[in-house]
Amino acid sequence: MRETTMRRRDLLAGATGIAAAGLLPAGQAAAQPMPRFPAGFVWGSATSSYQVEGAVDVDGRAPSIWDTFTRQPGRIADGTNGDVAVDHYRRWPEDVALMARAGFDAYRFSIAWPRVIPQGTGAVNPKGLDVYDRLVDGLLAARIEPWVCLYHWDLPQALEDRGGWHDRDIAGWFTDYARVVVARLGDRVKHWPLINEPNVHAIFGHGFGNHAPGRTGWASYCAAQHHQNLATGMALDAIRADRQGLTLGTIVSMQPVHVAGPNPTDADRAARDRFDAAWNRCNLDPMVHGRYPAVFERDFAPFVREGDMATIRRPLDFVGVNYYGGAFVLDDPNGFIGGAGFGPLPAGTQVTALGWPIVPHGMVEVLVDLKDNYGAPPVYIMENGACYDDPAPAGGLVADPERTAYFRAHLLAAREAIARGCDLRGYFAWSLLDNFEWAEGLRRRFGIVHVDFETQVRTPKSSFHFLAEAIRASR
Ligand code: GCO
Repeated sequence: MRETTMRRRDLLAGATGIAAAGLLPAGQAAAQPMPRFPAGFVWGSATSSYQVEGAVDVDGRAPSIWDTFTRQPGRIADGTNGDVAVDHYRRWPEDVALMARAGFDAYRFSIAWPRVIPQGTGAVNPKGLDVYDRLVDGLLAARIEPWVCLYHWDLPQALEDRGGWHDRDIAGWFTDYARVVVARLGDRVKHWPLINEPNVHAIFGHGFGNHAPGRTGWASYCAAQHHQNLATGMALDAIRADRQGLTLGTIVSMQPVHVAGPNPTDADRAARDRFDAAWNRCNLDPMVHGRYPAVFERDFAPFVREGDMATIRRPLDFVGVNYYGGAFVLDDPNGFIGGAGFGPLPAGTQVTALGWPIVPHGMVEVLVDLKDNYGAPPVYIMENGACYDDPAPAGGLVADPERTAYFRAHLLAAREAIARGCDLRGYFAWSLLDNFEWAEGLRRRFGIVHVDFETQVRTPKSSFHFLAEAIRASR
């Protein structure tokens, strides 16, 4: 990782901003005005409960799988955890003020299941919902629309102990929990993405094992994937039966998948298709078309019971897409994701500090894919952002020209997707705040607002000011 970072710095020496990131030819960067977006386009920022809240043992919250996982030696790169994170549980009023200052009109956050139903099923802890109740009121008072995600990976540990996402009963457990939250907040919260990135939770948490709960294996991945799909379908029906007028959807991580290198073989092309199916299609194909991708149908079969596919195939009011970059793959029998492994990046491709390739046009590709292959649903980019090793605050500002360039290039891509007929209705930046970046810990920063993890002081970065300006210019 250090090597990647150094190479990147060398490449950038002497240049600044978007031109430095190789996203626009030098000279054009400053001149390129931000485009207007259609009226009503939603501008938001996003966080998730375990990554920002802290306060893991207050007001009746029980442990989640991430509390357990972060305590296992060697799991988190820098040995940190979310015990304190950025103390959003207490400091949310200051954070809402920052959102208002940037001009965001929406905030996507998630609810911690172990606060609301600490044992996962059974007794509800009303105190666990109080903070969200106040946050929702605080947002509305600031004219910021709350978008509430019901599950962003922090499963109650008590449920993991009962089998977690391997037990098909979890579809019912999740539905009961969802109904409790909607009953409390549904009078004020209209937009509900149900589960964040079931694909990533299944791949990393239940297949590859580098995320909580650390389960491994392909069958484990398939089980977790199928039961999240089932939970989504069941909860959609239950919420709709309980309350009219809500906008319900899901969030998938999508990346365009291409064969790496100049001389692809048939095996490489087949590997690309498997990677694409595993990453991009094992949620959307069942939800929209009522079937798993043909290449994996046999792998899912042991978990699919009569009637499941009809339960899963429910109308989605929107699809949320988390977009970071593209995948360039080659055939690799040892590769976890469909027997594909990462190959060389196309010449000239820049990477972020995590080594993730920067592929703005890939955002257009995945949005066109949704238009052409999934019935053109209303779509929101619900996460987009980049990790960089930011300098310390100086004079009340953190300069992050590379992240700013990343945002600019992706907003231009979003506009292009709209011009190409995609029903893209909003854009949420990841993330409002530096936070706990899962297996990477606190050392990896994605925020548009810098957080000093010792003092909890918040300092807007230049990307925050860029987005504020882009929002103003877009209207
Ligand atoms: C995800 C999660 C976020 C991450 C972000 C950066 O997409 O993995 O939704 O919680 O922090 O994507 O990795």
